Amino acid sequence: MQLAALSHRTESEDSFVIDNTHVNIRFHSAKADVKEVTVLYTDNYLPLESVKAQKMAQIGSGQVQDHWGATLEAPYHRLKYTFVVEAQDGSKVIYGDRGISEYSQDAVMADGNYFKVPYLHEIDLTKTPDWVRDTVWYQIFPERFANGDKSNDPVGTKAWNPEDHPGREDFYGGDLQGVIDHLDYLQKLGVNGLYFCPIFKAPSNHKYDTNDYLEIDPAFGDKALFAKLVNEAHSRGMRIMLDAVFNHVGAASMQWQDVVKNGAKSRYRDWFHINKFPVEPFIDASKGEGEPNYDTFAFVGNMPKLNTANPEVQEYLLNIASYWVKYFDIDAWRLDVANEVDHHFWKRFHDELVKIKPDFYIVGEIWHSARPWLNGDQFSSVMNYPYTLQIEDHFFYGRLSAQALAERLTDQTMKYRDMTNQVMMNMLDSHDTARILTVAGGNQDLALQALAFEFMQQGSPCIYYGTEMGMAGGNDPDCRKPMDWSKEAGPVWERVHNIIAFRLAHKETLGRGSFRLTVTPEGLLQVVRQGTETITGLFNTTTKPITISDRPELSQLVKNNEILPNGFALFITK
Ligand code: ARE
Ligand code: CA
Repeated sequence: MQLAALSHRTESEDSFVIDNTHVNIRFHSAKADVKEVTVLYTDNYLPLESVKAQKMAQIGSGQVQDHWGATLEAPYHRLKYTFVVEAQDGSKVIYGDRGISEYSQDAVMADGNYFKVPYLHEIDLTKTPDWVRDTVWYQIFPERFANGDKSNDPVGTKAWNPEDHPGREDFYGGDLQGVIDHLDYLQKLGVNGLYFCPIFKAPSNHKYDTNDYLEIDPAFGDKALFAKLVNEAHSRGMRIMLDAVFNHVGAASMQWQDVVKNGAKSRYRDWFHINKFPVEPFIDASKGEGEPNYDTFAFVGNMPKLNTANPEVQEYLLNIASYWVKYFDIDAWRLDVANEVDHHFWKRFHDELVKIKPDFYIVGEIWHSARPWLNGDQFSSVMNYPYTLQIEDHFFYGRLSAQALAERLTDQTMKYRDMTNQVMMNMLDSHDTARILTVAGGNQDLALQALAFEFMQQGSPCIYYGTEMGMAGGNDPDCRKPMDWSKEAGPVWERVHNIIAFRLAHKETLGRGSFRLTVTPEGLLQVVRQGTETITGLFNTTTKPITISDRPELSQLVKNNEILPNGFALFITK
């Protein structure tokens, strides 16, 4: 047995309370090495003669590990447990809190071998808002979605041309009125969560260079209009998520301008990370345009980084965060560059918001593993790029085989607790990436198959505006073309609408189950619901049509008995 590969961590994604009498446990072993894992468990104050044995299910197989899971009952709200691990080679060990022992009755009866869940506190539970499991998000880049009011168009606004290749400094006049005018359209499409890129006062077309967090940008509208938008959306059962850009401010902000003017004497000097006075303006150091003597987002001079360890900055940002919840009733914040702001601030941020709305949804923008932020005291979830970009590696780039994709996605879900996986924000593209149709090389079927696959995963799916219109677009800024309203209710619209409808029709299963990804002998990507062991989706990403008449257990699930290349069969059996 490969002993070095055996692993389990208490009070983590390997051992987490799901209610005050149940704990979910996970165990990991080298791939194909272990035959069976049994958990021995009992109450912390009962003699070990009372231990119960429960066989663990294999919940997935990753790149180099097999993953095992079990739910243990703790009637007295306390638990101790240890693992009996049996390998294919017949060897058998106890994997316990103090190490690995040869299996023996003595080892079973040694209290030191038992991992402890001292008490199952509901207040310590990693809670995630239930409504997110029923949500399909739609990401709006406000400047490019719809121009509902020409009177607020910035000087130099260009004609609304969806074929344009927008420049970094271009304006097309999109605004909040344009969103309000299309809420019925969005309702018909089926989405019930709207994620807005920043809408507060800022000079750029993307508004990530905030000038005033407490004002709506005048090119988008005003507070009264935003309040109307929220009410109109809520009345249609749609939730609202705004974009909090707290890692940095824009250079035009009052605080930074005071530092530029007064240097070391500025009352805001400690709001930032300044290495030397006077601060030297620079545009983009990564392009050799000057050398920063203060910290910024990336090397971008007009985005000075805030010092969120400064209590004044904390109060300032917490006031903004709660203001839009208290007075405009938003339901969620997406946190820009979340991984570069300190944990201390995010813990205060989390506590402040759940005091106002216990089911508030907090999504960090983190493009890498995010375990430290997802223990229930900071974020509900993250933008799940490490998961979804690997879907693209298989479906679009051919960098991963179906088997490798199934293994890697399995390992991704093992990083987080079940309740976190169920509310991850899944997107294949966004305002920061090329559009899926472009990444799929213009192959609409392939793009939609990958989208369907994403919609079958655990987590709350998000589509980027214009996907339903079959819009293409390269990396930022090309992925931010003006919306192509001429393609409404076209063939792509219909298929995206059906994928959304399918997800929402099965939200109980897809939003609350946990799934195993495997590959069938024919090479089909198969999604299976844990527990019921029912097949919930089959995806043929091979290049040949597969007639599955020789798989009778599948044929009744798939109408035409044939899954075409780039085809997919979506179905849910209870
Ligand atoms: C744009 C270009 C830059 C250019 C800059 C010049 O993209 O290449 O240097 O202009 O001004 C906003 C605008 C962008 C703008 C940027 C800077 O939307 O158009 O950039 O401001 O002015 C990393 C961060 C992640 C960040 C991305 C952009 O981790 O947080 O970079 N995303 C957020 C927002 C952006 C926003 C900002 C941050 C700034 O979503 O829209 O940009 O507030 C890999 C890495 C990731 C990296 C990712 C994307 O996966 O692992 O760390 O994300 O690529 O680049
Ligand atoms: Ca406008």
